[in-house]
Amino acid sequence: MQLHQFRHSAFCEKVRLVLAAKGLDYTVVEVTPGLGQLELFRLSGQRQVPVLVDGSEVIADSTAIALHLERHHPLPALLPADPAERAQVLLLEDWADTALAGGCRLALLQAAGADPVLRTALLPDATPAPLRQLVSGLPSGVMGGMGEAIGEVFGPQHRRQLQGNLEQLAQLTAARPHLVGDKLSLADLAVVAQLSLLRFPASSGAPLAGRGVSGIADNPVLEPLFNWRDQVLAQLAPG
Ligand SMILES: N[C@@H](CCC(=O)N[C@@H](CS)C(=O)NCC(=O)O)C(=O)O
Repeated sequence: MQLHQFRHSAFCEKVRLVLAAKGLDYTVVEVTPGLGQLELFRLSGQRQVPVLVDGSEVIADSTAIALHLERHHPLPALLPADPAERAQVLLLEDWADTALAGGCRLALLQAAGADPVLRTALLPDATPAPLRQLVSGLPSGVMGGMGEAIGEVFGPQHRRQLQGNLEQLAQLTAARPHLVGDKLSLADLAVVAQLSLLRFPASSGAPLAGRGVSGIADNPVLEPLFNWRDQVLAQLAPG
């Protein structure tokens, strides 16, 4: 199998976690934003990552990929057999992919506007050195403008909503190791993947690992949530 991805996309992380949970081998194709997405369009009929190529099948969208893998590699199951639990998992996954994903993405963009290390590290590996330097050295006035533009879309009330949701997740995960039922499910993986944008896990490598959105990544109230996230990731690490 081949996974076409952006390394730091949370939706691609979600698919990598599903592949890891099922112990499946695959190779990664790092897509270059812009030009690489034209090739992706030729391959899949749309321009977003992740895309999984499994033999003659080409599947776009992290949820469609997860369901494809669940069908072809049912063990360990990431969707519970019990219909009510299954419905809970699918609802939580959808919430993580939409409301939580939107909040995390905007919070990260805002943080990257103020942090040159963060915004340079998030550039694709294939970014030419001169462009990398340009992005890192952008004067604070320009980046401040970007921060303000994002601030209009992601205002204080959105930030409060994200913070509140994260505190609720912290409560849920303090009470039990899995969000639904007593086994790891797609709901856990979808949430864990989005949390990577708020505080980058060790697998993101230096200088991103441990960095993230200030006020969230370093908030003591949310420490148990990031610890839970790290435990889920440790469980899936090879070896
Ligand atoms: N619903 C999709 C969302 C995928 C998505 O938003 N991908 C982003 C990267 S995180 C992307 O490819 N953006 C590039 C673009 O839209 O041109 C999924 O679950 O896979």
